[in-house]
Amino acid sequence: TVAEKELNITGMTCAACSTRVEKGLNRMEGMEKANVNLALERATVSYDPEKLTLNDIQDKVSSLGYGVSVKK
Ligand code: 9UX
Repeated sequence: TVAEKELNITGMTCAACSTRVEKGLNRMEGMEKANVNLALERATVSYDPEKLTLNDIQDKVSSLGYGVSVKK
């Protein structure tokens, strides 16, 4: 099974920022695909919920220095 979620990301001010977040997320074990949209300040993630939790994903974004919340 694959879970799909949208996250709000704050603090990205240039294209290198969004690339950094996107690459960081795509390197995670269990991440199927992460796309980050700089202009929308949003990430779309598809991942295996048996390998990765939403909390893990948010911690990753935080560790890269950006703000993150789950889009309601
Ligand atoms: Mo350039 Mo984005 O330093 O932080 S990567 S603004």
